[in-house]
Amino acid sequence: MDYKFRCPYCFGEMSHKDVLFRGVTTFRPEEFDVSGQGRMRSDIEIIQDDNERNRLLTEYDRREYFSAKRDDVYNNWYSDHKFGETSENPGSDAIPVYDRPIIKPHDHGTSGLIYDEDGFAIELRDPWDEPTRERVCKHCHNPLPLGYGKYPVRYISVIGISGAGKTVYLSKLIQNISEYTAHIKLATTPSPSSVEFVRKNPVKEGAQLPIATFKSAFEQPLFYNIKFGNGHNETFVIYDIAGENCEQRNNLLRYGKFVLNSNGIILLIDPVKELGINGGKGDSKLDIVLDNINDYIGKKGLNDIPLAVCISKSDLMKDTLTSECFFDKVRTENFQFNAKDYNEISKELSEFLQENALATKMKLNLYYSCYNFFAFTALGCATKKTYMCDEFGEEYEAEIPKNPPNPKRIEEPLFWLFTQFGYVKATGPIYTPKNEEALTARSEKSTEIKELQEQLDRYPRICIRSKDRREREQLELKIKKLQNEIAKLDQEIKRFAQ
Ligand SMILES: Nc1nc2c(ncn2[C@@H]2O[C@H](COP(=O)(O)OP(=O)(O)OP(=O)(O)O)[C@@H](O)[C@H]2O)c(=O)[nH]1
Ligand SMILES: [Mg+2]
Ligand SMILES: [Zn+2]
Repeated sequence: MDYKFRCPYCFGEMSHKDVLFRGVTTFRPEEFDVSGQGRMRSDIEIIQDDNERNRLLTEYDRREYFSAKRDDVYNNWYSDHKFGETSENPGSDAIPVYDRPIIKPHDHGTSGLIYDEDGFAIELRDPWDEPTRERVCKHCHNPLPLGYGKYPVRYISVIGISGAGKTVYLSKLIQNISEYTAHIKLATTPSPSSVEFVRKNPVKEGAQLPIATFKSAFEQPLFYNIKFGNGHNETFVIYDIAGENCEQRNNLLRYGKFVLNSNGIILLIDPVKELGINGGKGDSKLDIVLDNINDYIGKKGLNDIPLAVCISKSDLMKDTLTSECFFDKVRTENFQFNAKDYNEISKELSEFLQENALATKMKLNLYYSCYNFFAFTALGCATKKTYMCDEFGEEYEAEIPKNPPNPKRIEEPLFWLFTQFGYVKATGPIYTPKNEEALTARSEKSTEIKELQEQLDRYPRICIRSKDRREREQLELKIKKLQNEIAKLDQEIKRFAQ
């Protein structure tokens, strides 16, 4: 079987047989001379004995090929996209993982591809029989996590202005993802790079909260695998896109392709900075982000990527939000998405945003065919400023959670996306702001039809005067047009009701 997939970094296409590998065995220049004398190539070239010279030169070239060095393809991918230096974890060895030799099958003495029991290429052996399973993309040489490409892949982008809470949210979500998805009967395994993300961005009592994601840096994608009850698997890729890159058009040109290729978008809204809660000023950055994305996607008509619009830091909105559901844990029912609890939330948020962020709501409606509202807190507790010491003993100010974090409803947007992907059933129809509008439009059109019908009834069934006939025909046409529009709205209502 041929497995075909796209790279989660450059989106280049490839077959599992095209991947390259990071070699395990590496040589330093002084080891290139297999005789152990540390000679340079030019010294070996003058050896008289043909056999001896050729043997040493062949081995010299092979060892040089297997030496650690800066990989241009890999580093250029970061610099060409102005992502700065790589953000990949260099690993604990003296040689950073990305400087290890890039090797391919049947080249300089390597083995052929080695496959798993399903015929998926997983391994290569170097000439010294050392196995490597560290695959890289053939286009950009970025790492492909174990098993990536074997199962269908879905991409999710988490976006929002700087400080909206994306990194804190993702750290908490990934840390507990297996527990969350168990409630909808899905088994989830985060990849080592996701575990590394949580380690790098800890969210716990007394530990400094993540600092702003460096604006021009590219955060490594987060991966996890989902196993369904019927044995089917899927791979998820999540991108944490720094706030600055959503606010500035030029930056979005670099990050837009991650959004464009996404199967779902999670948009975070800061209630203080963007909605003016707790004396915050409320600004229009969110509208800028929405406009930029829409311009970038440049699609006429609605964008149909499911979009979860989430108010983060809901702990700061305890006095504003009235439904008790907001501060309860998500309760699933028979492993299904709890539509009853959720609809209460969605309706209240829809009304809240109607009053407090009308422009944003209008934009969402104008640009997106499938969106819904959420509110969560990743911390569930207050934070405080404190002084900490760095490795050189210097004091610096840091922000830490006051109590052990107690996240609320952070899994709900993901569960909703899962309902959109058809992974999970809902306990009933899910309320959506789109439905609300379609329903209003439908009732307006029905009233209009009634009025037109009344006018129509005033005409005799067979009109003798040609003027009457014409007017009658026009009324009939108008009614037909409205009926067609209602049929379309009904389809929409049905679609959004899921
Ligand atoms: N009260 C409260 N504060 C939060 C919560 N989540 C994040 N914060 C605060 O918001 C700050 C910024 O959060 P980050 O996750 O770093 O924000 P970001 O969206 O990743 O920002 P950039 O990396 O700059 O794009 C944190 O340092 C916390 O002080 C929450 O659930 N409740
Ligand atoms: Mg961040
Ligand atoms: Zn690639």
